[in-house]
Amino acid sequence: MDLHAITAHSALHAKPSGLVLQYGTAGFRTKAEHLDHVMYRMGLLAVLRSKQTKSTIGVMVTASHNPEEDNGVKLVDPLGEMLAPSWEEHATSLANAEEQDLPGVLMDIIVKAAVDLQQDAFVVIGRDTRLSSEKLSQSVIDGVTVLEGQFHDYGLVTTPQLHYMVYCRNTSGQYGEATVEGYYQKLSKAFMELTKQPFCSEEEYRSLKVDCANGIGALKLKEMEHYISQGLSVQLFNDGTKGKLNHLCGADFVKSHQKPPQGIEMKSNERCCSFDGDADRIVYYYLDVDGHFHLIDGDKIATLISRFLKELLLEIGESLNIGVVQTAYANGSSTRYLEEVMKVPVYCTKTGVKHLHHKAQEFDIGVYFEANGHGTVLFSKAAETKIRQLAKELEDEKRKAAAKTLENILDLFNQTAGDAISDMLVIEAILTLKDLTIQQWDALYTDLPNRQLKVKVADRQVISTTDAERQVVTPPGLQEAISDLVKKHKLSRAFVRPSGTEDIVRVYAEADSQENADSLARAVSLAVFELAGGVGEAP
Ligand code: 16G
Ligand code: MG
Repeated sequence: MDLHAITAHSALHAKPSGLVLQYGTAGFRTKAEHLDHVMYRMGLLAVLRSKQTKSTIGVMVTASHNPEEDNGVKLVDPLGEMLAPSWEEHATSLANAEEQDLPGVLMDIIVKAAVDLQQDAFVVIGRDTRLSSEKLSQSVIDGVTVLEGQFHDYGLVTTPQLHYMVYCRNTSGQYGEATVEGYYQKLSKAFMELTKQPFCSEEEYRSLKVDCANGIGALKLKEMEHYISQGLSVQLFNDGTKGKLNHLCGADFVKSHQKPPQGIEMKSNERCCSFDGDADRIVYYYLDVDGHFHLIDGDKIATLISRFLKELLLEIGESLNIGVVQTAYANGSSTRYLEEVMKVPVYCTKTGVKHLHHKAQEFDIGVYFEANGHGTVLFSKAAETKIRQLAKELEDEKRKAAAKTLENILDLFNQTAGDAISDMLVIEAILTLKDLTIQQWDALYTDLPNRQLKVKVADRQVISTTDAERQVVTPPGLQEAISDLVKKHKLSRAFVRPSGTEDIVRVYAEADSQENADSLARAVSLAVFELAGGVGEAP
């Protein structure tokens, strides 16, 4: 390791002194102009992680649904998963080391993590469409090469595509071929198998409007279009040719404002969906005949998928267990429907994909979705083997067909992380196979009215939580106050948590009517403001 070269190159990516950043829920994220040093250093760190795991590691340059001016970076672990928590700490200390301390911090990580410097390293890099992303990914490459790591730059890819590449490379191509072409082929093959039955061909089912948030999803969906065009025709909006990334459009905008994105033409009863800026989230929606907007969020997506999987399992008649993982943001109606009507076990974890992903790995088939549209389905290795075997060997025709459908669903889900393209194709296939309209899907259950608010406080870390963020531990008195307020309404629930991505406290409330949900959210916000050091104007 050439410490002199590392320091010399670092000077070209100098850290603004005093700047402190945290490897948060989804990596580092802030204004793009503050990130050059972080990128260089994440290049260094990816090489160390690669040496330590003797595997390919991914580095994705994106700030997802954040505004165009922001950027970010996250590392992808060997099986396409989020970076291990102990390495998040290494990432944070490396990013925050002042110039002169960089070699020391680097050595410290090498010792603590027992990195064998003689080992080869390979890093794959991807980026979203932000103007700043190209230069920032060059800084990552600079970090990789100065530590003599090998790399492949995939250029413009969605976040889930980069996760896919990492997984493919670390399983010697068993999961798929590590190219965008390979990704399209794998997904489209499974999708076309699922939807090839002649009764699936009715025109009205085959068209879908997609709001691409003016992001990378548009480019990739355009590339993929001809692979799937016989089963689905997609019409792209906010494809990046005119509008600004994530501005008044995209999954995050639609979910949080509960209204259509700008730039899409919606007619009543047409099926529409929105991706976020790096295409790892998806939500659906439609206008009814009276012009009312209906949102179908991650909870209802999870419900549609679990229902379908459960039916297939019943048909196949094999005991594979299925579990659904949600967060505290899941609408109470969805949890009730899953548990009471569908009789599937539901678990709640802390916010952030890595927590849900981890829990979902405990099941043969683990369905996880955040209400905001981020999720996928994981199949255990044992379940995968069994499903493939059943699809091949079952003699009963109905059971065999169900096993084959399940096998295709397994291949269609990106098993590494939530993926808007993969989720979209699964949903489209299920709607087609079950002959369901978007209204019928929406009618599975009715969402409880809910409200989310933000409160500014001096230090959001004074709020700590337990029970998957559903109960406040500190500051004293706050949980009691929330519990008292919740008791005043029917079907009500409320919780607060410090955001992992913004300097604010988030408040969530639901109740039997919109008015009550609003008033509960306001009252809880006021309690946070008073008991947790609110700043500025009281809510
Ligand atoms: C990040 C997370 C997302 C979570 C959100 C919560 C990943 C890849 N993304 O975007 O899952 O819902 O943060 O943000 O983990 P918050 O902490 O500001 O509420
Ligand atoms: Mg995203």
